Amino acid sequence: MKLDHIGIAVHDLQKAKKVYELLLNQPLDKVIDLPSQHIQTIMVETKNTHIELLQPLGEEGAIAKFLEKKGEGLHHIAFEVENFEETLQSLKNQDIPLIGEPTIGVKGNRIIFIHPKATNGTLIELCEKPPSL
Ligand code: CMX
Repeated sequence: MKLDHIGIAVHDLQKAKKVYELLLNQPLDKVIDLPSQHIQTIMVETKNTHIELLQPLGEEGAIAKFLEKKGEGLHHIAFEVENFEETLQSLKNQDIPLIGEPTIGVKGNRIIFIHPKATNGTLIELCEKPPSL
């Protein structure tokens, strides 16, 4: 599997993006709304992965709750998996707790989360590999 992105919860995307704009020496203007997850995000592309800055849209949702409870910081690590269905099935067979059913992520592919209680306190997102062109 490939490290797809690292999610960081922030209060203010516009403030949070500045350090990455300096590091990359380019503007980061593309803000994506994902109302289904109650978030707004900026994807920062680096050479081998992405940093997903996550700001809550309103007071509902996982990121708003996380910020309230833990404050800003590392929220999740996302891996792209080759065989999404098979991977989910093998996790289910071993009673690894998945959170809900797959949903559609920022990139339009299917995603699902493994509960952090099963992964040593780190929330892990699994992303379906997009079909190759
Ligand atoms: N990383 C590590 N631990 C976390 C966590 C995170 N991101 N979020 C919550 N926890 C901890 C809680 O602090 C709590 O710990 P304690 O039991 O020690 O207090 C424990 O996990 C369980 O918490 P909970 O109160 O039962 O559950 P929450 O309501 O806090 O929800 C979670 C936690 C992971 C189930 C929820 O955040 C969730 O469903 N996440 C998946 C969806 C998501 O994160 N969406 C946002 C990103 C979307 C995207 O990138 O596309």
